[in-house]
Amino acid sequence: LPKAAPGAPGPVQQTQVIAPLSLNQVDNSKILGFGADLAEDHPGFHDDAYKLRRMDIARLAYTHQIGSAVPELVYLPQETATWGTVLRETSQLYPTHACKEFLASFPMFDFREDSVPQLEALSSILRRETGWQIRPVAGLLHPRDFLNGLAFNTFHSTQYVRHHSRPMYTPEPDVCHELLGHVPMLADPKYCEMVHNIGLASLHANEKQIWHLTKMYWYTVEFGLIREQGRICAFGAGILSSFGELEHMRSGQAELRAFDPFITLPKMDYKSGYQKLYYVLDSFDDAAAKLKVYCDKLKLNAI
Ligand code: TIH
Ligand code: FE2
Repeated sequence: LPKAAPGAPGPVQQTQVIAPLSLNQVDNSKILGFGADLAEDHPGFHDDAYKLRRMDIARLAYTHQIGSAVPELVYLPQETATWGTVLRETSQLYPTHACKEFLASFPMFDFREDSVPQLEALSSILRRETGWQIRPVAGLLHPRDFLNGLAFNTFHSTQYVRHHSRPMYTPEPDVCHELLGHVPMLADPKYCEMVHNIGLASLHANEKQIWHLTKMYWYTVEFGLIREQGRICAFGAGILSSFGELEHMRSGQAELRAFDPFITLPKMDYKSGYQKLYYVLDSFDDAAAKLKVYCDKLKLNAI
């Protein structure tokens, strides 16, 4: 074999990313962490009936076909009671702790303590308001697939209910988190634009870029705060769905920093309870514009 000339370009290091062309090419079956198997520190670890129920509900997501209605799930009385507790307690804090976009959309969904809403009914409201839709998923989805879904205006949502022993906080997504935290925000067009930008950037992103986008998503969509007339309000779904975290974010115990997509974001922490650091936006307009600059650079592979 002839020797390569010194300084000649070596083999291309980066494996080619094949972007999905439609939602059909976004896999909803790669489930990470808790969803696959409950860890020992999960509140449902010692509850076999809970684990079996979770497996039953997971099957609905695995067998769902895109384009058909999300299958209806008849919730058990204990699950409905847990949902009722989360709704009652979070609702008391929303008027003072949630951002104005959330407060404007929330009444649209008519949430009631005595019944867990069905994903399909909420998806229809979102389709009408912003063109977004909900696709069922069995647990915490692989980050690339999850972010790719956002590019197709699709939000992957779990359907099971958190363990009844800890309604105020759960370490993983559950239906209370999706419906109270994400769904009302996805009825706001400006917010959707910001989230869509993250999704579009993920389509061609390499592994390193996917991790940065995942952290960006985490510190905005999941745990973001927004400034409103001198006070900070929650728009992050992880805060809005946890009455413990709603109180925590205003307690002065956590650090607050201004959000900028170009900064190095700290590692995400799933394991140690409430966040110790939150990022604050000035407005969704401003954040969508900043994200667009970032994502355009990423598409040109300049980051
Ligand atoms: N901690 C949130 C809750 O209790 O509702 C759920 C999660 C948000 C983000 C990751 S897990
Ligand atoms: Fe979430």
